[in-house]
Amino acid sequence: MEMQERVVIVANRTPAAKSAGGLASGLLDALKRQPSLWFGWSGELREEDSNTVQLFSRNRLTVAAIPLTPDAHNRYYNGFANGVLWPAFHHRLDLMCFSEDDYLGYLEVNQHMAAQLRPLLRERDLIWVHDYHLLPFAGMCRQLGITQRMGFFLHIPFPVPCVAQAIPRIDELLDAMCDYDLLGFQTEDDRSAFVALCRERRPEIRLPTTGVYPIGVDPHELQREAEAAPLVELWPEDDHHIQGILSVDRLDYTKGLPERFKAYALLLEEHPELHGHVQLVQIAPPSRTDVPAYAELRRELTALAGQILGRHGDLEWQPLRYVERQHDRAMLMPLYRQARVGLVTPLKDGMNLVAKEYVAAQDPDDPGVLVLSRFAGAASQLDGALLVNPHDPGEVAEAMRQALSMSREERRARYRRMWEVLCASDINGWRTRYLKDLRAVQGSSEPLATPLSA
Ligand code: ADQ
Repeated sequence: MEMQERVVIVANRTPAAKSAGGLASGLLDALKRQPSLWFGWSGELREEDSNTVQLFSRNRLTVAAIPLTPDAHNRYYNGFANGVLWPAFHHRLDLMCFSEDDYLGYLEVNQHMAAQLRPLLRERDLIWVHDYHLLPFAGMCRQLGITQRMGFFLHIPFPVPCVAQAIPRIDELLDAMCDYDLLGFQTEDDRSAFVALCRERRPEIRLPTTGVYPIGVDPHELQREAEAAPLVELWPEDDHHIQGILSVDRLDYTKGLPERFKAYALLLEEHPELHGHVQLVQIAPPSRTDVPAYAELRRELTALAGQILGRHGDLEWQPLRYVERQHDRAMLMPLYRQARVGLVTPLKDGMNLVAKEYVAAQDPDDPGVLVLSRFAGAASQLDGALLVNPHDPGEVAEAMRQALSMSREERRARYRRMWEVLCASDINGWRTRYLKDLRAVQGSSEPLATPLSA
């Protein structure tokens, strides 16, 4: 019998399921090195037989994947997780669409997942649950007699109390979150918003230990990937010396894409001298296409792209390339390295790993400039970026202009500061620090003293 500690990851999706974004890209490599189990939805929708667990192993990682019925998935994932929690946690109450039935579906799937996980568990397991799909998971596990230590990490922001109070059933959700032994957040703002809300609405409840764990990347590995010969040269040297601006996102209303296109249009309007010498490449594969707000966003963005091309483009120069096709990370890294500007302007974002990947990809000798939204968690760490308010097109356009004309010396100095942060808070440190704290929790409700940046 295996007596070694095993880390059990529980997340909405198992790593077998491929999609842009998400958790898998950050955790997977590390988990292959220690005994671990990853449990979650397989990505399969099946009318029947939803009690089957598919198991497969990759090195020391075992993946346990379950299917869901279309109805359960629709209520849990599209309905409550992405129709209520995702918009509200990103301060978009206007897009929140609550139904009692969806909420019950959300609870049912959490309960179903807890029941499916139970027979797979071992005594010495350390359970690490991820993200807003699984807020009530710990409570469901405890009801089933699962006693192993259980921590939770929220990848997205936690809303400020005046916004959070508008979420239907927020008190039940807070109570459920307090069933975890450790709650991890991306930034101190998120952690303190959660604690303030609990104090206000549930003063009698005992808070679990909370901590701040800004998720990182593997900067050396990304740098290696970025040095590979690019499959595409986006801006060849002889092509009129075009300076490239690159944005890479999941197509999501939190990422600020229409606002970004408007800022770029303003830059072109105010700086005709840039015509023929600059190009924005936006890569944005659609996501969550079953949720209505995403289809609307896609229409808006396509219309804005057409306006920019029609108004400013000519037979020789296209000011914008807008690509919906998905590319994997190894293909993207050399593209980041070619861009003079990395434009990352979410309206609200838990961390935003694209910002960190862009920095990691740069040539240290001739790096590009990161233009970053103040409202991305990454802004609390990457002080070498040009920080902007993504709602202010003038400010974003001015930051782009500044980035395009910044001296090499200043670009290098800013890059060095950010590279040091990436190395000091990388993905391995994130994982080991969280798990160390989870092992150590004694039931104290004090926040852990965790550094916010380097
Ligand atoms: P996401 O909202 O998906 O993740 P982000 O952090 O930007 O956002 O991206 C996660 C990963 O997906 C990155 O490795 C990135 O390269 C990849 N990705 C994004 N867009 C892509 C594209 N167009 N093509 C290919 N790959 C793409 C959530 C939270 C974030 C938080 C992460 C991790 O919303 O705030 O940073 O989890 O905690």
